Order: sequence, then structure tokens, then C-alpha cells
Amino acid sequence: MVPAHAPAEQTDSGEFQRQEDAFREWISNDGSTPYPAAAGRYHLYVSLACPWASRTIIFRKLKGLEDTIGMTIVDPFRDEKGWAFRDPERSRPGSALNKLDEFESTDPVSGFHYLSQAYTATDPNFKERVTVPVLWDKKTRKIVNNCEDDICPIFNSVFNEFAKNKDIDFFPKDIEAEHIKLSEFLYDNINNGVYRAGFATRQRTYETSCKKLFDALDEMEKRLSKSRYLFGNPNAIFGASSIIRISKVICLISISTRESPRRSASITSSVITT
Ligand SMILES: N[C@@H](CCC(=O)N[C@@H](CS)C(=O)NCC(=O)O)C(=O)O
Repeated sequence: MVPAHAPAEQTDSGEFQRQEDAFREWISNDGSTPYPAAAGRYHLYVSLACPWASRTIIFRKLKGLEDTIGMTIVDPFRDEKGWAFRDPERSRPGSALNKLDEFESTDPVSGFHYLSQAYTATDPNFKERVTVPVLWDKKTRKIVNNCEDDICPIFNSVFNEFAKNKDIDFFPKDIEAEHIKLSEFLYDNINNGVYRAGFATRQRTYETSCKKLFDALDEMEKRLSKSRYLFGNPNAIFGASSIIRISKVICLISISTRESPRRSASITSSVITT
């Protein structure tokens, strides 16, 4: 048995059981929540290594919200203090700067050094794993939402007054049911599947999780070898960022692969062309 990445999220049989997202308030444009849609009020904190955060970055860009919602990228190097607002040059292996504790903050909004400060500013008793993405409200100085499953739909519809591409709908109603079904499959088997494989602490659990993951990738490969898009509609985007991150990050740091998804030609070309 190998030590757990997050002991609180480990079952007795060595499975990774993801913590619930702590902050799930909604932004509204009809006054129904305390967080009205506004330009310049909200800020997105992300890591480029994180597939969940990457999807929020893609949504922000595709909807044309760069001028409405600011964004700060954390240092890709993460130690036991968690995500840091640090110049990546400082943590680069072999860097002359080093001294990882002594750095100027790269967070232009609050001057935080660590993302954990945003979590404790929102809930002083927060004791769980500090994760990206985070959607921060500059006015109340609280996290509005730290769940990618919410942030993407929020970006899709709530800021349309300010969005450059307000008419593009990434959650089309006509394929809603199919969309949800496929999203659940992708979440269970691929998006969260890579974490189940990477963070398994027992051999058998690891093997079962890996098999599920690569079987699912094979299924998607088959589906995309017949059609360029997951649905007829090119706007519906799903697991793409996870697949890129599996290839570029996750295979390298947490799973020894059966084969690299880079060899899954149809998935890769579909991800690149959508
Ligand atoms: N439920 C979150 C998941 C976010 C998540 O797991 N983020 C990971 C990076 S991919 C993280 O920040 N991990 C920090 C850690 O493990 O300490 C979402 O859907 O947005």
C-alpha cells in the first residue's frame, strides 16, 4: 500500500473518494442570488496543469469574457502549502532564485501568497484540500464557487450581457439529455477516473481504475473515429481538456500508462480541431 495523496479522501480499500466542493453559490443576472453578474467584479484563479481549471479557462475564452472576468494562474509547483501565487521561475528546478517561502505575490487582486488564503477568507474553519479553479468575488472578498461543473454553466449563460460571444451556447437544450449522460460517463471514467487511478493506494484498486480509464478512452476513440464531434453539434465541449491533461501531465505524474492517449488518433485530432 502506498501513502495516500489525501488521506481524508481514501477508502479502506484504497480508493480515492473525492471531497465535495465547498463553495457553490451561483451568479445571477436576475437578482435571485447575492452575486449579480457584473464586469470586473469576479476573478478566476486557475492552474494550467489542472483539467478542471483548464475547462473554465477554455469557457472564459470561448465566450469572450477575458475583459469581464480577470484571471490569475498559480505557480505549477505545489508543495505542502498548496497552490502559491509565485513567479514560476522561482520554483523551476535549478533556478537560482529558489527560497520557495520568500516571494512576492503574483496575485493582482488580493496580494495572496497562497490560494489557501482565499479559502480561509471565505470560511475561517476550512480544513479540506485547497483546489483550483476558484471564482473569487472582489466585492465580498469571498469565494463564490470552486466547482468547475458550476463555473462553466455560469460562464456560458450568466455574463451574456458582457460576453463577446453571447450567442454561442455550449449547453444546447436540444441535446441536453444526451449531454448529461455523456458528461456523467466522462466524469466517472475519465475526468475523475484519472484521479482514481493516480491516487489509488492498493494495487488491485489501481489496476481496476486503470482498466476503467483506458476502456473508456478506447470507447471515446471508437466514437470519434466515426464522427469529428462527440455530437453533431461542434459547440458541445466536454472532456477535451482532461484528455490533453492526461497526455501532457497526468500520465507523467501519476499513472504509468497502458499506452499514452497521444496514440489515440481520433480523440487527439478531435480535441485539436474542436
Ligand atoms: N471539484 C473540483 C476539482 C478540482 C480539483 O481537483 N483540482 C485539483 C487540481 S486538478 C487541485 O487543485 N488539487 C490540489 C491538491 O490536491 O492539493 C472541480 O470540479 O472544480
